[in-house]
Amino acid sequence: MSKDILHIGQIKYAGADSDQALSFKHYNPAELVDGKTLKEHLRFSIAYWHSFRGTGSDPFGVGTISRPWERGRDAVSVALKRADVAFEFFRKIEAPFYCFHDRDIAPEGRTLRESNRNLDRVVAHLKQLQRATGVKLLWGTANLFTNPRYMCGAATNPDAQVFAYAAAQVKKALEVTKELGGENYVFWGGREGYETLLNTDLKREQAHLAAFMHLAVDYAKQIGFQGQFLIEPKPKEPTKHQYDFDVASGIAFLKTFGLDRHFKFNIETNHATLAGHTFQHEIEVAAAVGLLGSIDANTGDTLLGWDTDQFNTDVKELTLAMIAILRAGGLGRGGFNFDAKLRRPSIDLEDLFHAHIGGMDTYALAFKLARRILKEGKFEKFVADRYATFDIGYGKDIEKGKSSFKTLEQIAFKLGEPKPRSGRQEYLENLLNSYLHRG
Ligand code: XUL
Ligand code: CO
Repeated sequence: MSKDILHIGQIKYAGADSDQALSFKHYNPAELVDGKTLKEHLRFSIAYWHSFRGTGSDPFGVGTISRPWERGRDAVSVALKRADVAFEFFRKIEAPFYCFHDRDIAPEGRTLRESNRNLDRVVAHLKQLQRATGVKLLWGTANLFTNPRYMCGAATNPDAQVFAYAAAQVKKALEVTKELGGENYVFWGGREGYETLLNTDLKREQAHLAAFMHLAVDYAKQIGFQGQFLIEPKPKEPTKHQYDFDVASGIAFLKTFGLDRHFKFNIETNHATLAGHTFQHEIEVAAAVGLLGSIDANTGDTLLGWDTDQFNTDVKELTLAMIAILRAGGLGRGGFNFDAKLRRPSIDLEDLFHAHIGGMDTYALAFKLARRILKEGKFEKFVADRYATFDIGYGKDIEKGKSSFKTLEQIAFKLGEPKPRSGRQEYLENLLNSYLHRG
């Protein structure tokens, strides 16, 4: 492996009482929990686009972050150098995975063929780096939203030629993801939606999107790609309306078009809140139908109306999310991908380390708290008791489909007015706090 470039060293676990800022307080990668290390449980992943392509630009201003390794005239050589630095970072921050869009890792060429050649050169290098460090690819995806050709969508573009171009791009992205042993492949439909219904055939666009996904599934089968396909819902931005609005509409889409056997969900915190839901809600909706796949770990800002992609340090929000994830049996081959970026004035390399340390520590703490809460089972017991009338007698018959309005009418006549029972929300909120804030 090449010499270290970053001036910050290995991040080590120092414990909750440590005052060393550049150390883990809760994420001890080697800690054994039920026979697996925390590193194996949490499957943290670094988002290449934010951490190694992000410049701090926003709609009002140009980039503020400049990294020395980004200098050079040949874009592919810069991409190779950048990959070295990225892997040094993955190693030092103890992240076992990374994720990318095709255009994050290699520059787009003047033609599709040239873009593919650029990718091949960088992918060969990434493969070596993966082998040397043990860092793996959590998922790959294709950027079908930056280039102007996709301004009216990729799979939902009104022009079949754009559909074909996008298909060619995803074909290559699948090949590359397979080549690098990617465990998943993500579809985030950034421009798969509309700006105005005045120029849009909504029914046709949704059918085209489904056709595109079926083609991807078919091609994956052809080349022997075994990864899990994931849909990442987001309600809007950049489009006014995105077809994968939230998990519930994603489920309807997958089931309508016979795709639910092939896809699960990659749920992003900031996308959940943009859709008017909590993170926990989106996880539970996916888990309820067995379609929880992976997490894009970030958060928004309640006072800003867009996708701010911040690192999440909210212990309560993540503990609730972790409870839902653990209850669903975990993420399987998914993981926690930090789809989060530095604030525009956070221009130092050190900030990149602080950001990930905070995200990883908060998730690790939430994981431990959620395990304790589930082990003690107080919430589980409360909820089970609340539905206990459905465990026996006519309640059980309702759940088993053995009931009818006629028999239920007889029960209602016989039993009369049901006795109201408190939902105990305030008690439960206090109970949650007793775990989060043990003095
Ligand atoms: C955009 C977003 C994407 C996807 C991958 O909001 O979350 O970065 O995660 O395309
Ligand atoms: Co995302």
